[in-house]
Amino acid sequence: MTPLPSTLIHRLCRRLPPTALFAPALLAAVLAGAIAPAHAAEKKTAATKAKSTASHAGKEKHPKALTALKAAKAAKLTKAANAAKLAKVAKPAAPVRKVDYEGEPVNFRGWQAVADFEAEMVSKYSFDAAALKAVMEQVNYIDSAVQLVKPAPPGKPKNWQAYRERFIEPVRINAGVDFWNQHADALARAEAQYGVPAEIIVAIIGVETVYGRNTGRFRVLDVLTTLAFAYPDAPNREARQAFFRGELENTLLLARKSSIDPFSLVGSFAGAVGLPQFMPGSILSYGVDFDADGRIDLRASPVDAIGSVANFLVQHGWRPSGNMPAVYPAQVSPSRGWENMIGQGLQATYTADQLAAAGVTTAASLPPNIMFGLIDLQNGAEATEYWLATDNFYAITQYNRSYFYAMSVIDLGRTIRQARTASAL
Ligand SMILES: [Ca+2]
Repeated sequence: MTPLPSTLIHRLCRRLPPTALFAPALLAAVLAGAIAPAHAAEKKTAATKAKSTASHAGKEKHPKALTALKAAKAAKLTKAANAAKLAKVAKPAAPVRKVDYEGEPVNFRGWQAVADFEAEMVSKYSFDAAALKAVMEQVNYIDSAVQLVKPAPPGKPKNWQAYRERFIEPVRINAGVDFWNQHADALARAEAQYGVPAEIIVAIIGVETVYGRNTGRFRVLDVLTTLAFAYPDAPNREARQAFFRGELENTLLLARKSSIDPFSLVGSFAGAVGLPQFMPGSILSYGVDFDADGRIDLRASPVDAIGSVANFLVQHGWRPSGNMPAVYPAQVSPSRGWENMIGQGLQATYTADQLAAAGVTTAASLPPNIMFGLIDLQNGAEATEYWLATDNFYAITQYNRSYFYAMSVIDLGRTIRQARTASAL
């Protein structure tokens, strides 16, 4: 078992309510690359390649916009030299059908809690008892899922720049440009219909799965049953079990609604599915058949993934009008009168005047009549960055309850847009 890396620890240390930890989207993005689980060999390979490409490109620490631009330019320059390699790694993965981890047979049906669950599915949703029994008999226990949700020990201080470098790197940037070019029509359509910029949609799918490359190889029924009934000891064990039990229920409902074998649903160790790593409940609530082929398929249809991500963000507070930025750079006064404005939930609650009165200023010209939150991005021993965040920033945090996550989406999106514009010149 590889020790959990510091990025996960950073997340665990965030000032968020305990119930926010390991929320579905958080787990999804944890899988998507914030950590490299011991089982995800392909992920490690991608990370190693990304690292080596980045160092190839002479990436150094700079203010982030500059770094991003330089990384994009350097990536472009080295692209020809690394053509074969990049073509190999940038090739979108075929829909994942293979399952790497079969798990262990466990007689879940001998467990009272599982029997109760089955009875509930029968009484609440009229599932056929015998058919459901036949399904649950095939479910396996997945120990690696249990290991991966265990609380991490206290670790290194949070470091935004270190986190950022894992996502804003040449492989992901180039793959993002390719994805954008390949799906430009669908992205433009999503932008027009939902008001979510293409760069944000492209960045989320890039951060989550590198455009379908790392979608996970666990049978969703296995991991959700395991986490619903055998969640490890943790202060929030009861709440997490209830959450995964609900997602197990959603998985069975989704499979029935879509007329698919529930075991055909394959995803992350936490049960997140497809290019955008939606939990089954999110597929049911926010999935969109954006390519109009009659079904929602977030594993095989990038166009469905694009529409679904846009819909998810709008349903979680993204403001479709005005092209409002998600963040503005901020400066804070040494008086620290602003301190209690940080960590006040994942929503924008302060006016520009209130922030100014507390010693928070910005060189940017702020749009009138909107609210902001103050966020801090800690950089280990280096100075903390402060930003004013709008509702659009907080909409991204509903995908994954982490400031680092939301900011890396914003930065990756901007970087990909710049690289794409530069490559078109
Ligand atoms: Ca579809």
